[in-house]
Amino acid sequence: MDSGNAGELVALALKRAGVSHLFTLNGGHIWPLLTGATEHGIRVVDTRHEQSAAFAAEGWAKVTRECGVAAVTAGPGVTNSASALAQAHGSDSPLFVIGGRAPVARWGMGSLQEMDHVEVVRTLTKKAMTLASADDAYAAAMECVRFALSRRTGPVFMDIPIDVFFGAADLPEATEHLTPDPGPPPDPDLVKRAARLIGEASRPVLVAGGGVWWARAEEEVLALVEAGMLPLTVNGMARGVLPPSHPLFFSRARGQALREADLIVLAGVLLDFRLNFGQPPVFGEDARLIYLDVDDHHKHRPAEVAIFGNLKAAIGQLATALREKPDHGLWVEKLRGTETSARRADAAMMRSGSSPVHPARLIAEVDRFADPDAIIVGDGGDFVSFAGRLIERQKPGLWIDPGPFGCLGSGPGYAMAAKLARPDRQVILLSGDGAFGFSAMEFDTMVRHGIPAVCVVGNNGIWALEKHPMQSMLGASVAADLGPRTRYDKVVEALGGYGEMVERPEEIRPALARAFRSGLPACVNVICDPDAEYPRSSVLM
Ligand SMILES: Cc1ncc(C[n+]2csc(CCOP(=O)(O)OP(=O)(O)O)c2C)c(N)n1
Ligand SMILES: [Mg+2]
Repeated sequence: MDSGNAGELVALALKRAGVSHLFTLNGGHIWPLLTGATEHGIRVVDTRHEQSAAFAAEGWAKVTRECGVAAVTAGPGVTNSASALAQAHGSDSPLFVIGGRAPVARWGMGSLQEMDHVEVVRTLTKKAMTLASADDAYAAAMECVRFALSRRTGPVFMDIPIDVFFGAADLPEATEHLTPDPGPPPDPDLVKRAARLIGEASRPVLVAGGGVWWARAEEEVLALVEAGMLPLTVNGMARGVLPPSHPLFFSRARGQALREADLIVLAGVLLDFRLNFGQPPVFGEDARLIYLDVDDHHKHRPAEVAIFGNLKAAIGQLATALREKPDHGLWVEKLRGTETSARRADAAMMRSGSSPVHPARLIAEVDRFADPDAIIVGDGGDFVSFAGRLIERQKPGLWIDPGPFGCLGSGPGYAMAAKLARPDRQVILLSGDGAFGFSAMEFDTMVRHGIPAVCVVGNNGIWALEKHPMQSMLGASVAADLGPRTRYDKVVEALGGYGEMVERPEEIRPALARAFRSGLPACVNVICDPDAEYPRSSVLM
């Protein structure tokens, strides 16, 4: 039997677990893994900042539902990846970050970049560990990937001391296929009770959250919606589980649906700030709740029925249990009225002909230009809020944003991963001008690796999502301005990409066409109106 060092063994395990890309930035502590990955045919994509390597791995997970993998060097490599671990934790993204580590043999003696990463990342991950020996390398790496993909999916961290990295062990034969654990099957009695409640309700609503994306339960959601005649609203990664044209899909009537519902069915949803923690005035005081999820994470309001475990099975079995389709026609009709008039009210700003450009007009132009299967990545404040409100997707997995952790600067990592995972599709990164600054050097990564994502900058010269609320709440604006008309397009051009600046709304579409035709990573830098405030009804905290 052949033998290899721990780096090679980890790479072999990753390869056999289906990992095709490793996002990284070089450092001597991880060399055996980089060479091992190359030997086993894993594509190594080296970024300009570990934050982006880890975000790219998380973005890979968000697009593909596979486990994304990043390798970062000891010390600063790991601390730089902390934001992405936290963001993955907030979004349940299956992510595996492998760190280098100072040698065990000299632990505590002050080696280069020595620190105990495990203690630092413990609260940001599902599991964090140090590899003890090369003999465990293969099984430990395989188990980390399986763990990231099991139950409530999420980030896992393992560091490997440099002397363990260079230890050798036998290369194992291929074992059985990696099978994640989706959690226990639903209790049939609970499913029956939930079905009865839906049948009895007069104004039920179903909310689908990111959990349904991770559980691959979009078909079951459709079946449940139709079997229960349940109006559906979505949040997070569930965007697109129903096409926007479906008669039971609602986005703009969500406020009314939740406020007036007598029964709220929550599938793969966290009761966090996005839903006002499940409290009034967003949820009615007397509304009854049904939870369907992998576990009770962020379920801080008592429910009539809670079914925790295998989410895909629970949603599917609930749909089947609804044998007589209830009639919620009047309720659905009422919500449709609200939905239609809310959409009509947005139409004027989407048609705005102003220069500087209204961000809603810019979003409308991008939406009209994008292919139905384009992947749209959001990174920014108000600009992304406009996009989130105005852009619908036909399928899930086509809208990628930071999720509840909300870290600016994740966009370029996400966009490069999306384009690598789906090379035949358009990938459009919608970036605020503030957001652009965090990871702008990643356009160099995309140029070097031939990853032609197109970035559209909503350049309003301010941190709008902070400046406008700060002004209205405090009557002050401190540290809320950026340079006006900064040439982000020239930055991308200087790095070897394509760039242009756009000032008038009718120039947007031709500029997008040229950016895509260039075949290069591109930046369409659109000068936007800083006074076009996002019509926000609440400050989310
Ligand atoms: C890493 C990080 N730092 C700070 C914030 C706080 N923050 C949220 S939105 C925002 C403004 C974003 O500005 P920009 O990207 O220009 O978009 P705009 O709101 O102007 O459309 C800031 C600073 C954050 N979410 N993440
Ligand atoms: Mg801005």
